[in-house]
Amino acid sequence: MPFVLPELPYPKDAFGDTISVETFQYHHGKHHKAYVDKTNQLAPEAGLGDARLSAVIRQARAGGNQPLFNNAAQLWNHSFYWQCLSPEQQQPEGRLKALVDEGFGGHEALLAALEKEAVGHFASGWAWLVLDGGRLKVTSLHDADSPVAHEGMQPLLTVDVWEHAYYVDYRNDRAGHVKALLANAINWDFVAQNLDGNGVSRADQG
Ligand code: MN3
Repeated sequence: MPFVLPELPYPKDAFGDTISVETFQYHHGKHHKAYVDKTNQLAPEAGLGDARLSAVIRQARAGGNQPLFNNAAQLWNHSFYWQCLSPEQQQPEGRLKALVDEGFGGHEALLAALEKEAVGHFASGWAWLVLDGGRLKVTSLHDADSPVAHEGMQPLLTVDVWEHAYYVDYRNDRAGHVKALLANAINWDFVAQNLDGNGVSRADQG
């Protein structure tokens, strides 16, 4: 069964100036859609027409099929990313708050670490908050690379730092975009859900 473009879990105008309608129209409607279409073209050619998305990503990596890996991983990364955003202001609570306090010394310090990683990542990629050996860790992965292809890296939260994520609203100001996103638009309830280790499944399909 072909992969589909997941619906956004909020209206395109939900984020005001933080993320514009036009950004969603391009980022979701054009960029993400293109990764879906290309994966649907390349996966059957690789004999993976019936595999789940997570399996396509892992087998493309194992088999050195870079075009399929790039498109399938970007399909998954964006499907996860939309769920990391919420127009409702939230803060980490409960077990997540305890892990944030233990690992970073507080919410503001976690945001600073995420901002530094996202802004400092050279060229295209994704900043990640992951669970690694029971502890929170901030890291980044380059281009289309994804926690799905990394054993033991359980995804909790991601920030897209490809230029297409911010160029419409922020031009070249990646830092401005990242700051606004982290301050106003993170779905900490979703991040907390992913502490169960099943984050990969929440953006999987097929
Ligand atoms: Mn993107």
